[in-house]
Amino acid sequence: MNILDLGWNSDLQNHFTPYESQGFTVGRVVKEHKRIYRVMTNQGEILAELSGKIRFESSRRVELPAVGDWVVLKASGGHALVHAILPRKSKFSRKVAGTVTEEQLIATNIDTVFLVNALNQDFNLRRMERYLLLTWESGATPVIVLSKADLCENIEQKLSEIRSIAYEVPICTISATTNQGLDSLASYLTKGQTIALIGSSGVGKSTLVNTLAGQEIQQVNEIRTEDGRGKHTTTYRELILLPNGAVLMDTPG
Ligand SMILES: Nc1nc2c(ncn2[C@@H]2O[C@H](COP(=O)(O)OP(=O)(O)O)[C@@H](O)[C@H]2O)c(=O)[nH]1
Ligand SMILES: [Mg+2]
Repeated sequence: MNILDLGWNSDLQNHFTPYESQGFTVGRVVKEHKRIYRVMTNQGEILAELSGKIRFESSRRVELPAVGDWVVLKASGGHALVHAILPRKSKFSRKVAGTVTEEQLIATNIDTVFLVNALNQDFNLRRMERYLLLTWESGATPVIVLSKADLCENIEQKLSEIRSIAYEVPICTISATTNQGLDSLASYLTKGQTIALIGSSGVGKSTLVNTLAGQEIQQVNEIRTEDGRGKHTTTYRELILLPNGAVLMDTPG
């Protein structure tokens, strides 16, 4: 494993160089358990906890590491502490309902957000607009991905509804069952690019991750029949390296 494959670049190297001379290593957070982070480094995957410094100095969630972050680590004997977070290129967060100040940090350092909506369900155009705004605010580039095209008979009508709110945002129509339209995603899935899949539960995010990865990495859950909605099955946001060097990020919810 080489972290260059996870999107490392000269900008990040410049920020890291002062730490490097002091014996720190660097890695990218691929999974977050409560305050313990699974970090990919050049020495393989390690578990890291927060250093006392970061715990005392960070009062808000956004100041703590999230999936996608590049973190500066001090590793000793299979144990590592996170000392700092390198500057983020983008930061995708949701406002937590009912609070004004607290934001829920979903993921960082995303290049492209696939906003996934299923063509067999009623669109909520307002919600889609909200997600487009969140993506623009995050610093990442949105792409609207309409999934389950195999289950839709009036694709053109749905497309015209969405075009009315999408402006120049690209729209890709796909089916993970028939592989229709998957090649339209290829231009975003290139080496070193990080692509996050965001969308309601059950729209087919994990299925798409598995299809693109060519193997069953994420658990896919059958839809509850009563309401056509999926259950939350992706318990951990996770970075997945595709064979061609793109980095996919599946998210729950
Ligand atoms: N017909 C059809 N079903 C799909 C497609 N993609 C996903 N599904 C089904 O939708 C359900 C939810 O998929 P999942 O990937 O778990 O959705 P997630 O919650 O967004 O990760 C599963 O039963 C999948 O088999 C598709 O392109 N076509
Ligand atoms: Mg899922």
